[in-house]
Amino acid sequence: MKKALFLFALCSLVASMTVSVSAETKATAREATVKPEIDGVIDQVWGDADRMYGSNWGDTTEGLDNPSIVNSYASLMWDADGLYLLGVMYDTTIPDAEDVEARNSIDFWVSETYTDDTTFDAADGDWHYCKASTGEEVYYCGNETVYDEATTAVAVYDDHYVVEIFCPWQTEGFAPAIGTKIGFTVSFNDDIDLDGGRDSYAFWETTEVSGAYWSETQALPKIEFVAGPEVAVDEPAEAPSTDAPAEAPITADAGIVAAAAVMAVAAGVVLSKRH
Ligand SMILES: [Ca+2]
Ligand SMILES: [Ca+2]
Ligand SMILES: [Ca+2]
Repeated sequence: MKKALFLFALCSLVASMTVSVSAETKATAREATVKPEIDGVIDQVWGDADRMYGSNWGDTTEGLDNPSIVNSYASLMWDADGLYLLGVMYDTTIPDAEDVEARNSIDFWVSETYTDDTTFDAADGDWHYCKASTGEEVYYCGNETVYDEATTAVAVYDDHYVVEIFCPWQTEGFAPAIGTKIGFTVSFNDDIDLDGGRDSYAFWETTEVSGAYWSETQALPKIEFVAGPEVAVDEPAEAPSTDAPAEAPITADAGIVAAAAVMAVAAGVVLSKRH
């Protein structure tokens, strides 16, 4: 009898823990028990991390469509040093030259202390990072310091590209722990006819408080920090599609991004950038 009661209590505890996470948050970020290498190759430690898919369609140019855009996703991990961001974007129309306005790109929005406000403050832990398939970056809201401090990489494959970013915490004295909640959302942008204008985009979620999916921090869903996976060896995880890189990626400095982009006709070219 006591054993049954104990099991019941244990199950109730687990159930309440599950409800606690799902009721207050939209997704989780696991602790980076192994730091992922910022190289555009999906490390084992990313594993089965929660995926925030671009499940909400934005505007689409008539006659131009990318039905695969909704398969694009982002995942997050955390540790004491900062936030790790992974983006996988399904896009078969990658520019072979500079993408000045970053119209083939992934936008990440973060509110470290979940300020739950109508603004993105420029001097605190509200920030945004836009990374294009060809390496360009465009700032337009929040704490611009992240563009000086983050480490980023993009790798282009046959039908998708992978963005990895590490950004040190921007909030002074920030002490992340299991149970910490931050605000986050993501969108995926595609210039399908490569004329420099965006033709389609999709984004993850907003809160019930605001549908302004990126322009207000109160529109950012909550992500809860949880414990990390047990990863013994930091080897690449399974590729996100059947079109794995054909050969070992080549790395390039930001200064030769354009030249490297021309080379990107071969799958698996990596464009790395460290500010
Ligand atoms: Ca990696
Ligand atoms: Ca494109
Ligand atoms: Ca276009």
